[in-house]
Amino acid sequence: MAAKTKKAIVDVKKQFEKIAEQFQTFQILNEEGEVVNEAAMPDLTDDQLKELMRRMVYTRILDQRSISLNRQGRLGFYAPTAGQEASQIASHFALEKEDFVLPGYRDVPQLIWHGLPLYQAFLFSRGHFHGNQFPEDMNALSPQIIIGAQYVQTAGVALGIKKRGEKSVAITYTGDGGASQGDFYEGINFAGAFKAPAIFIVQNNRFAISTPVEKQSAARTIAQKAVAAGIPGIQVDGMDALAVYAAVREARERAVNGEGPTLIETLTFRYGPHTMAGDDPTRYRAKEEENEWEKKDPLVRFRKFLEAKGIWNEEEENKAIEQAKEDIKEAIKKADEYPKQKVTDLMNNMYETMPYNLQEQYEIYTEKESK
Ligand SMILES: Cc1ncc(C[n+]2csc(CCOP(=O)(O)OP(=O)(O)O)c2C)c(N)n1
Ligand SMILES: [Mg+2]
Repeated sequence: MAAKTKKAIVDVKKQFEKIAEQFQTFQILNEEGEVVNEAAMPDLTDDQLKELMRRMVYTRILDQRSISLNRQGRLGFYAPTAGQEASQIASHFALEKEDFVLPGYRDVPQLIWHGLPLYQAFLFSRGHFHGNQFPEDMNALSPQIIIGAQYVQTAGVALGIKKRGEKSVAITYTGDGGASQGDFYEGINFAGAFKAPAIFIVQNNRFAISTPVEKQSAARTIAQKAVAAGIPGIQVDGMDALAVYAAVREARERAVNGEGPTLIETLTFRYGPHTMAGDDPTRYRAKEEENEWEKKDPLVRFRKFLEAKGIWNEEEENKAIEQAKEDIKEAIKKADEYPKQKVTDLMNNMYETMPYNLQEQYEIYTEKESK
């Protein structure tokens, strides 16, 4: 008897094709700044569009200045942001003041636009505790250094918002590397199960320090990981400010309407090194790849769009640049003048009640610092 050819139970090819079909990259502006998806155009006034551009230009300047201040030894920890402006600034632009932001270490710009005074961002970079003392009316946590931990915290913050019956959301950011962490899955799963008003953003800048995203996961997209948590997921062109804005705005609407969280993957690129601590990108990525991504630049693309609409020009651009430079100069001066951090400041900031085993040290330092 001839052996029967067994039909596979899982049609793997078909399953993967279906997923690929569902997770196409969402785009509104192409690389030339032309609208390719009129139906998805967000409802933004000319003034709002200009404000979004102004913030992206400002943030690019802040990045350039922060890098040079770091090289002069005037800043401490710094993770460059150039290339990621659409992903960071346009996603934040879709929020409201009452929303709660849980950033990663690269997401200081979102904190600044959420109300963190610039001099405090500089103090944070220097490891000064005052950099983490946010204004009372600013709903945010400090930048998370533990990869992925903010995803679990966001599920909790969002559940809190829901239990209080507030009409706001908790938004968090991690990277492509972060999407491999246990905390990532726990966070999206929990928020999904409790329909918590959360927005989970993965800024896929293609590298986790030197590890390329291809080595990070067998999944074709990070967005599709939403399926396992039973929540909506979308992959967005992260160099397209309008697409990022529209995706986050829609996710926010769903969240405040009680429809639960969304996972948003933004495809982006960091032009600079991972941090200023000394990694050399030429050792792990090709120049051609960098050139390819620079052609997709979020500022160039959005500028072209605004210029074609007749609402942006060199004068507007220069105004934004000058404003940024002036603010940075003032803020770094204020950071320099701020009282130096004392050991007892650090201890007081860490503990509400000093643990008994630190009491003696605390007294020694109080004595030393009084001289
Ligand atoms: C739990 C944990 N593991 C490792 C590190 C060290 N680390 C710092 S940044 C980083 C890479 C993260 O890459 P990605 O999530 O893609 O974010 P990106 O820096 O690209 O924005 C790693 C492994 C850490 N901070 N926390
Ligand atoms: Mg990354």
